[in-house]
Amino acid sequence: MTTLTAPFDLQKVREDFPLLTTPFHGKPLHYLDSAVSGQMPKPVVERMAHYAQFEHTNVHRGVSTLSQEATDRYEEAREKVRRFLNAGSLKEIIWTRGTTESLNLVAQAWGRVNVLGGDEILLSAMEHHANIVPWQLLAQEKGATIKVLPITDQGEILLDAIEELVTERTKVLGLTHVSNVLGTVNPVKDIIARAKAKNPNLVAVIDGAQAVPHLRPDVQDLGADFYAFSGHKLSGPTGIGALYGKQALLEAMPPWHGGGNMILSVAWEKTTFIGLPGKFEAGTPPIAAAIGLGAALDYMEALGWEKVQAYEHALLEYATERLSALPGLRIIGTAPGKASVISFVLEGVHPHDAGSILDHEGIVVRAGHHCAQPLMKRMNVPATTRASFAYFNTTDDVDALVDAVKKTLEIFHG
Ligand code: 7TS
Repeated sequence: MTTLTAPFDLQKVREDFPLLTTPFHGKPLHYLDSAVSGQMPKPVVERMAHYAQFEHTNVHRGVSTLSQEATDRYEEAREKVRRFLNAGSLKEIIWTRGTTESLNLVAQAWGRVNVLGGDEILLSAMEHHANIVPWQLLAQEKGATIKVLPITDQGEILLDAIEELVTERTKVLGLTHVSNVLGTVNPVKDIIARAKAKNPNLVAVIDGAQAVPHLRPDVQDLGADFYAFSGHKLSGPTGIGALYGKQALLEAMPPWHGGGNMILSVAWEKTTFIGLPGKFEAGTPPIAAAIGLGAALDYMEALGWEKVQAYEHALLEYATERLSALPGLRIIGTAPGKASVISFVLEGVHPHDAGSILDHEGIVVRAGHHCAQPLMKRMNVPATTRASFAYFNTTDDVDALVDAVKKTLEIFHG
């Protein structure tokens, strides 16, 4: 049994997550499912509760002091997102319900105007359905074609295929920053640069859902045109996320949802819209959730992104070493420099059965296709069992996972 020393006060961090010391099926709980949804630390929950009890009203409405203060808190959270992504302007940060909504916004508001019949949309073979289906809907409507950027058996994008697949008809490059199944951290900056060298007019739409729990994306350095993420993957609440978009692109896009809050004036003859970012934010937003996401960013910043990354990397290495030593276990996704996600298959055991046995042992993992069915097909597996590690996990969690996997193999193979 090994213990790793975290570069922060791990015990204190764990106290922020009461779930981690709550028995589950009568056993200690091991939460290894942060790729599904991160747990929220107490300061995030408390910040939202404080808002709900003492600060709540609607935002961007009227002159009441309470409303102005709620608006200030809500807009401060937007500024925290801007800083996190290193966007150049607050106008470039649109609140959404999450990654899925952000990507649909781009496909609909940008895509419907800019993608025409015969155009091409290039997506990597490791995309989540959230960065596939919105493009398929658009392609069907417009008569555009989807092309697929291939990956190796280890789970890395075949960079040499970029020049071959990008043509003068390519309008969109859709790419996940980190794969939710393989853990691969894609060289997004390089890929965008290579794709744009071939066709400078394409837009790069980056799915950051699985990157934001582990690293701080710099949208300007990456050269992303759009960058989408969800609050709940990075220790924030569900129901909130953001879309970064380059200002010039967002300015040129028509609104997507219509309603209150996004208009300058409404008449039967003609309606005019406010500028960015409000143009894309119709209706009452999830105010408490936005403030909670801001608190989550504060929490991560206080821990230190580099420290989080270093500790998660050490946990990943330890888990990879221990799991790889088990006969009958095969890891799916072995790219160097992975994020702390391990998908695996067990010989002769369906991942759903493995997931159920692990669940009874108090190990929370996800088993299934992880909303990446084309990737499952590419890797030649029906599904995988996936363990994902966060900064609050310990080697004890890894050891418990390994013991439970051993038990599963024994049940099936004696
Ligand atoms: N993109 C990636 C890469 C994801 O992993 C997910 C969620 C999404 C998009 C969608 O995010 P949402 O917040 O809009 O739902 N992924 C997972 C997962 O891997 N297991 O559960 C949800």
